[in-house]
Amino acid sequence: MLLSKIFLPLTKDLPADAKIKSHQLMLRTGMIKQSATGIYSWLPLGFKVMKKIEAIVREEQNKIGAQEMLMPTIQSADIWKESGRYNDYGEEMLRIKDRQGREMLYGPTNEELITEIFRSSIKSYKSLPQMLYHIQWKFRDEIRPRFGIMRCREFYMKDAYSFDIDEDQAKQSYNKMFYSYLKTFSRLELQAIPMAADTGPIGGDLSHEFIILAETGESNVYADKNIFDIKLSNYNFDSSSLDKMRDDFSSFYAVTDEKFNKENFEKKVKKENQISTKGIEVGHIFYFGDKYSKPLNCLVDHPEGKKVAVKMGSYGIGVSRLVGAIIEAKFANDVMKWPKSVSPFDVVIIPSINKNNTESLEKSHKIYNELKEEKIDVLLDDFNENISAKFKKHDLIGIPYQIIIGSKSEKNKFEFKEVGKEAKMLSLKEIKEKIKK
Ligand code: 5CA
Repeated sequence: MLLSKIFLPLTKDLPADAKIKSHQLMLRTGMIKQSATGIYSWLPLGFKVMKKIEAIVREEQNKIGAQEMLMPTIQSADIWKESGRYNDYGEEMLRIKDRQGREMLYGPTNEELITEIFRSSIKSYKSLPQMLYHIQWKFRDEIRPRFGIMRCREFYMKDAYSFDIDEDQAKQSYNKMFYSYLKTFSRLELQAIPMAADTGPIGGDLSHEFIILAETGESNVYADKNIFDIKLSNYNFDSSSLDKMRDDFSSFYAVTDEKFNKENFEKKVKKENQISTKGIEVGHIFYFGDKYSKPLNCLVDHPEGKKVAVKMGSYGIGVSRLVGAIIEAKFANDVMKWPKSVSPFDVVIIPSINKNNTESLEKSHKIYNELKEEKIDVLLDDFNENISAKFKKHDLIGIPYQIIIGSKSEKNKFEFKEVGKEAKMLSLKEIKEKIKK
């Protein structure tokens, strides 16, 4: 695309509440626009990044056999009354009445709705296990929405739900999801550490938050730094390998605030290995057995003849929060560099343009067309603007590769720069190879 044609409202004016890097950068580069407190519109640049994250999340869910579906944002209060959570959820739930006076709500999560769907169709252990997920907007009327899309009221979440006949099988589903989460975050170039966590309003007794370390994170975390050295490539989808993975992670201390115990931390972790810092929760998984299936009467035939409540878990990823989390992790010294996997464009061409010299722009258009033919998603900065102002702007937009067309360009060689590295003179063929690698 041509930069002059994109809807990209760059701005220098920041509201006083934009205190963290990701919030500031997203506003400055026109990725989002606030429409009400804690509610944002996603403008083309931000939307494109979020959709790429969503695609990776989807691919990794599909790989472990989770099946995609779509539940509505608006739910009936009835099923929440059946589970007993209608009152417990408190003021965080946005309650609505329809024109017939029926009580409805904007879903903050979907345990009840999925259980209701499941109980009406699955009756036998023979159809288990099952894993279902959707990627849908959620609403939570947070007391203190802040940090832009990091803690907002309306946000985009992937939520998955597993159904198994017994606890052993359910733990295997939990382990699969655990592994899938680590793979998902590593494709986003994030090192997310699973930390034993509190279950809060979702419930159950087993839960992990996936946390990336960041000064601006809202969660306090305590860990043994050796947990960062566990290599995901050592494991595969076999259930014995997944058990080993869980054991290996559990062998190191890694907990969130609510699970923290100073005495245990100091006893189990050598002083030099102790990490006590802040982090961003990008995912959260729960095993809660029959907490919902029992009150909602979601029963299946057991091989031994009796009817049992299915054993369930739920698994969330903050898809919209991840956009901000990646910025927090990758924006350094006023320069953003998106991971290739989610960058809004593969490469940007930055010509040095002035009134007397249209040659650079013509050359740029030629390269632009050639790259497009190769299905490379390329942005051309065709503004007639000072080159250093252009560089500053692209420091924020964060496309990882730049082709700079100016005095240094030769006939067949162009200045090619990977953000954060030295520029090189390369042929167009070499440039294409680098981008596609
Ligand atoms: N039902 C479970 C799992 S599907 C659930 O709702 N878990 S959760 O409450 O932990 O949310 C899942 C993920 O959504 C979190 O890990 C976080 O990344 C994201 N999230 C939660 N609240 C917000 C919020 N207010 N703003 C942005 N993202 C949020």
